[in-house]
Amino acid sequence: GELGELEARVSVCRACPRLVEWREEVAVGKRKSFADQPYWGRPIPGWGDPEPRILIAGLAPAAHGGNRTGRVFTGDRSGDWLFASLYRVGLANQPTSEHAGDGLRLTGARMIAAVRCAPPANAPTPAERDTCAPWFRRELELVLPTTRAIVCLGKFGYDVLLNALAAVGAAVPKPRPKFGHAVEHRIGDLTVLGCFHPSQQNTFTGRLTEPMLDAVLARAKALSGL
Ligand code: DU
Ligand code: SF4
Repeated sequence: GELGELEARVSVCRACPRLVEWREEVAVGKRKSFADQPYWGRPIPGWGDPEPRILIAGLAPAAHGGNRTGRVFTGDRSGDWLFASLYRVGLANQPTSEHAGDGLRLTGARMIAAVRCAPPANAPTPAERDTCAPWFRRELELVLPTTRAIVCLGKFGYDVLLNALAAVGAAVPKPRPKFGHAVEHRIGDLTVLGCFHPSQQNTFTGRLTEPMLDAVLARAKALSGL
């Protein structure tokens, strides 16, 4: 289908020189503990249900996480936190992820990153964010007909999402509604939810706890009728 075509096209994108260099350098150098594994080392398309009721929008793939496994939010600490929670609330079929062939599936949900290539220090530049925005917007357009709730993990993904929603004609209020943990904004038939990003910066410090993450995901599930 159209999602598959989009996936094939994005998998060879080289529009951001700095990110292309980094994603490939990391894939060749590898991390010692993953030395025996292949690295994807390319842009990461969205994955999960092609007709999702819930969309989960993150920042960008992790160098040794998504950039290795080819699936965003798997194979790194943030992903471990997120999938443990998705499993607890019934949106994933297993609580952990090891590698691309581990059978992990999302139920009624799809994940997508605001920027599709792993950036150094997990920090894309504003120019890289804007260069990747058309890929995000196109995938959003394809899944919007079934989507009822969108969970944004962190302000970066939230800002990209609101831009993309406005670009595809959704009635995004002006001024833009603010990002925060557990905020909910109704936009047409959709509810956009904010959630602190499950990065170690937030989980180690207790800024984001397991119950806080579970509550937002469970709320998205209830809102979307799952
Ligand atoms: O055979 P398949 O490509 O793994 O997908 C079968 C079916 O399940 C299709 O409607 C996509 C959906 N799905 C899903 O709900 N969650 C996933 O993580 C992967 C596929
Ligand atoms: Fe292409 Fe996006 Fe990767 Fe830039 S970040 S190279 S636009 S896929």
